[in-house]
Formats: sequence, C-alpha cells, structure tokens
Amino acid sequence: MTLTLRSYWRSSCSWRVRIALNMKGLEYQTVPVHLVADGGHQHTQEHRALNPMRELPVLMVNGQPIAQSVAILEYLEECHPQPSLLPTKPVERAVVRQMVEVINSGIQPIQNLRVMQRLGREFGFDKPNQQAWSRGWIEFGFEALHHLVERHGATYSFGDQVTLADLTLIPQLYNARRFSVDLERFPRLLEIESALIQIPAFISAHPDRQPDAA
Ligand SMILES: N[C@@H](CCC(=O)N[C@@H](CS)C(=O)NCC(=O)O)C(=O)O
Repeated sequence: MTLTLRSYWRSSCSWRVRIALNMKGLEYQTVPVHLVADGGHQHTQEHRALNPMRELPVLMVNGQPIAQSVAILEYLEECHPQPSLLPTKPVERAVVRQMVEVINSGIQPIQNLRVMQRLGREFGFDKPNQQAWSRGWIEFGFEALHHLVERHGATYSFGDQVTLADLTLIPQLYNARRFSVDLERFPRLLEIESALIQIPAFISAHPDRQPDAA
C-alpha cells in the first residue's frame, strides 16, 4: 500500500492526519500544497480533481484520494486498528467523537483560511478584526471542550489513552496561539498538551518539522 499525504505545514487538519500516520507507524510521502502562494494551490484544477472542496488534507491510498480529515482518521483506524485511537466501549467512543467534533465542526470551519479571506474581501474586516473573529470562536469551542475534558480526561483528553480527541486538540491549540487566545483560561487543555508533546508521533508531526515549513 502506498500512502501520500497532500499537506500544508501549518494546516491543522493535515496535522491531525500526520499524527495518526505516525502513531500507527505508517510510512507516507508528503506532497506539499501551498494554501497561500499564487492565491492558493488548493484552487488549482489538479487539486480540485482530488478534493472538490479545495481543502487539505488529501490522503492518496494507492492513488485513491480521500479527503476530510476525520474520514481519513476513521479510515486509518479501521485499516490499522493498533494502536487504537478510540476507546473500546461504544459510549466512550461516542464521547471521544463528540470532543473531535467540537473542534472539527464547532471551531475549525469558522476560522478557516477562506472564511478569514472572505471576511476581509467582502465584509471589510481588517487583520485585527479577522483575528478577533477567530479568537472568539476558538474560545467558545474551548469552553465546551474544557468542560468535557474536566469530566472525562486524565493524562489525555479522554482518560489515559491517546485518542482522536488529542489529535484534533494539539493543532487547534497552535491555531489558538496564532490568534492570541488567552490559554490560561483552559488549564486542563494545557496540562494535556504538556503530556502529548512528549510523544514522538506528535513531535515529528509538528509544522516546523515538515518539508514545506517556512
Ligand atoms: N473538514 C475538513 C476541513 C479541511 C480544511 O478546512 N482544511 C484547511 C486547512 S486546515 C484548508 O485546506 N483550507 C483552505 C482554504 O480555506 O482555502 C477536514 O477536516 O479535512
């Protein structure tokens, strides 16, 4: 099986998949797709043929493109179940997926690049206002996530097992810092981050370690 990840170093959704591939010990090639240069290479015909949503990541599995990071994560979990990134009990798996969706549906889409660009282009938001927009939505989602983690977390977001919730948390914390979120408000998220960033799979997935890092 050949795996190729179309990725951008600072793309939080690509980062989730990089961690999963590393956790599962899967080898893959990276094809960088620049999200900003020339108006964004996600808008090229070549990329749109692979992902009509014009987004990253895209995982090519033996040439078959799969997009949507959570669909990719679930695919990897099904095909490569060890080490598992979900708990065993269905109700616990549901809670982990709930945490994932707080970020995947509740935060990231509202602060995505094209949303910010449109706020600037069509609605007159300057950079500080675009940042304030993103910051507000990250804080809103993190309040919910912090509540869930206080209830279900221990070393990691859900108990003492690294789960998909952690794979979505780490990149979103990076975005939160980019948008100057006051993370001291979310101490449990910071504690969990301290544990996760010791793990080699998380270390090598960091944006600064990617071939296209600026
Ligand atoms: N729900 C999608 C979201 C993908 C997404 O928004 N990716 C961002 C990078 S993290 C992107 O490609 N943005 C391009 C743009 O906004 O033009 C997923 O989880 O894969």
